[in-house]
Amino acid sequence: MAGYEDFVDFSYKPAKSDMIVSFRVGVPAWETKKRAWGAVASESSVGTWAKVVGLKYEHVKKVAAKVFWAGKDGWIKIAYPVDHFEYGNMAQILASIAGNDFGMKAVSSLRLQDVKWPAKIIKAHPGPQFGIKGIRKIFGVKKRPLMLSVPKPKVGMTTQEHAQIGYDIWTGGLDLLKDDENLSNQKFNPFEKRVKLSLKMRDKAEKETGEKKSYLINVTAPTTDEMLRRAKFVANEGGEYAMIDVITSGWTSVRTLREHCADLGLAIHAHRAFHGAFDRNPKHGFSNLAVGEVVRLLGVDQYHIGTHIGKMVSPKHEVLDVQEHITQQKVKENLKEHCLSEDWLNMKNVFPVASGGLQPALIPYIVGMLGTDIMLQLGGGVHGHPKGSHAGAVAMRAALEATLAGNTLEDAMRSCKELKQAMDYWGYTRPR
Ligand code: CAP
Ligand code: MG
Repeated sequence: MAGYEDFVDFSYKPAKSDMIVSFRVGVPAWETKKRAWGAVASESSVGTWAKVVGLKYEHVKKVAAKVFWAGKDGWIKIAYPVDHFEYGNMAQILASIAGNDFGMKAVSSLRLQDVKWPAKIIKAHPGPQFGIKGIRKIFGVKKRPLMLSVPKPKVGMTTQEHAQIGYDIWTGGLDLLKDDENLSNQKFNPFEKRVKLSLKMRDKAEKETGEKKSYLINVTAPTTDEMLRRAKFVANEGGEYAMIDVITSGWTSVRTLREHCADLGLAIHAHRAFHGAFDRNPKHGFSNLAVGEVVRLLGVDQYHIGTHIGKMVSPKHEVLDVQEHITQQKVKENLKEHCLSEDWLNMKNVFPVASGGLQPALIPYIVGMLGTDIMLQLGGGVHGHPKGSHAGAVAMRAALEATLAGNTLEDAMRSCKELKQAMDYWGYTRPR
């Protein structure tokens, strides 16, 4: 079919400037491996099902992809000449490497695992404005994990109830309040009213605790213009963050928000709602590792990497892979996980966020797995505390402080009744 095999060339040595992508290809019984592999390279670069005369043009061949390596279990590597792409256009880049190839009958499944981004593409993207160091500077917190909480129920509460919960968790010891991914500008909790009242409560909590507090405000909106207007409103009201649902909003919106946040001085928190539609099947879809790299390039400062033990599907090695690729500058190839090497050319890094199904007793495990250069989010694990949100926040902070001091939670709960109440209530239970 269509000379798909012409896109396979194991003698090809990728140029330093090429983009490399690792894929796992399922081959239908009626197809040959070579044709299936070639179909991925063809359809994600210059080809189609029919042989067309233009495929012979030298200038077309120059921007055509090539399968140059194949391993076991369907894993292949494809090289894309960097001039195939509009360097700074993530929507176009993904329309190539993560476009039609996923839907072709020539493959029975297709998983894009990792991308090695060429220097020209990295340099054409803004990257994070703050990075981990810059975020820590906002709070004056050098080492420990930052703690955040999302009010629950996630949607439906009034602005007053939302802002009160903010006050409760800030005075309970947490650093950040976070809007939930599906809270935007609903009638019962309008955006501008929520921003004003919550930031007023934040100022009050800062005065009472003497600690810097902040709020991840969701600016996800019906249009990019409205999203930017909301971000500007947050900045004018003295907020430090714009939160965006990066996948439901779209890559171009994220980049546009990043361009504006540079002038507004706002950090960006990236929520990944919708990712489960394409990243949970190890044999098909687009990995969270690749999403993490895309949002680092687009310029977010914080990103959800999963927790392995929480309520969302996230294999431990995948969580660790994303953490490594969004926080480090140089990354070695990991042949076992089919993760590619990378040199981020000093692009700022991204604060990994561990969230989803966590409660105070799980904090020692998360810190043990991910270290302390993380953000910890507990929603239900704070607001589900038998004594309410403030007690839940106190218990969360006590569990973290005990972990950092090398003490057990059993010791810590002797001097923190709220932690004891949480442990009595939940013990070490975790979602399945
Ligand atoms: C967590 C959360 C976050 C998830 C997203 C929720 O609440 O607010 O959106 O963490 O998953 O709505 O489920 P809980 P991930 O703390 O109550 O679970 O971080 O894996 O992207
Ligand atoms: Mg949420």
